[in-house]
Amino acid sequence: KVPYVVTSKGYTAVAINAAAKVGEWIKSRLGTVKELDIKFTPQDLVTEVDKGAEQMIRKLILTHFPDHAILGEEGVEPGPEASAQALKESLNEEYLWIVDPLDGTTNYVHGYPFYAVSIALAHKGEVIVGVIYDPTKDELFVAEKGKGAYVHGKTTSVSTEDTLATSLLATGFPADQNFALPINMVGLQHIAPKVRNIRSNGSAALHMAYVATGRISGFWEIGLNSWDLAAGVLLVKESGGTVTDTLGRPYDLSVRHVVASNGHIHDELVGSLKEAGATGL
Ligand code: 2AM
Ligand code: CA
Ligand code: CA
Ligand code: CA
Repeated sequence: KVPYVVTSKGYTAVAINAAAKVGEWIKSRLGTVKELDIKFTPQDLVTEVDKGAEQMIRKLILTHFPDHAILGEEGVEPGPEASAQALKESLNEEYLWIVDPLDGTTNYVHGYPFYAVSIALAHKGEVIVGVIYDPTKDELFVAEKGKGAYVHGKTTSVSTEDTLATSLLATGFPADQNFALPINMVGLQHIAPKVRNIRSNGSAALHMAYVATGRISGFWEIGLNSWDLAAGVLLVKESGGTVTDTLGRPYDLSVRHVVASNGHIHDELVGSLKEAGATGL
């Protein structure tokens, strides 16, 4: 084997290529879904497009980096316990790609144009590359650790609102109706009256990208997984924002209850979730 050195640019190029190619393929299959299955709960959907997209991404990554590990949503048994366990088993990998082949499956199935491919690369547990591609709008969000974040080559930065009262927030309605959804509803009820308004478009990855680009001031959700968040976390951080768990502790790959914001409203948002008893922690 010939030794070679790959810069983070090489990793980023592979992530971009995979996200863009597979994103276009996903878009080309819109409206053709034949196999609609449920996973852990009746609201937790998967299609042949999710599975096909993950296979394509795995192949594209392994062609370039055959000794890297890949943690992909569709390669893991459904449910929060199995997901947490799969992450735990992957965390000692030196290079770990964390892949959500199709974030927003429910939207995709219904033809609601808000879904994305999310690909992150972690080195020793720290995300160093994050790419999110929205095929509907042909928007490619790219972040490299320490080098900033970009959409279509333009530097992204978070918004400037510094109170909840002037903020546009987003949240999600988790598919886990036993645990995550009821907690998020409590948070929603408490926070909605305090903010300018709230959006919920059904893709955690795109909501994170929208925090990074300043289109929304912040985002929170209970019960997510590493593949929903890893790429978006780097995008938000490299755009000047803050990402923590719902108690305000620093993000790591095992965080499932997340708060991402422009930083200015972070303490107020975390404080409101605590006040509401809606942290899930
Ligand atoms: P998905 O489309 O990749 O499954 C919407 O609230 C967000 O929650 C989406 O990012 C969605 O990702 C994710 N999601 C869907 N089902 C979930 C589940 N059972 N547990 C946790 N997150 C889920
Ligand atoms: Ca899913
Ligand atoms: Ca997802
Ligand atoms: Ca998915």
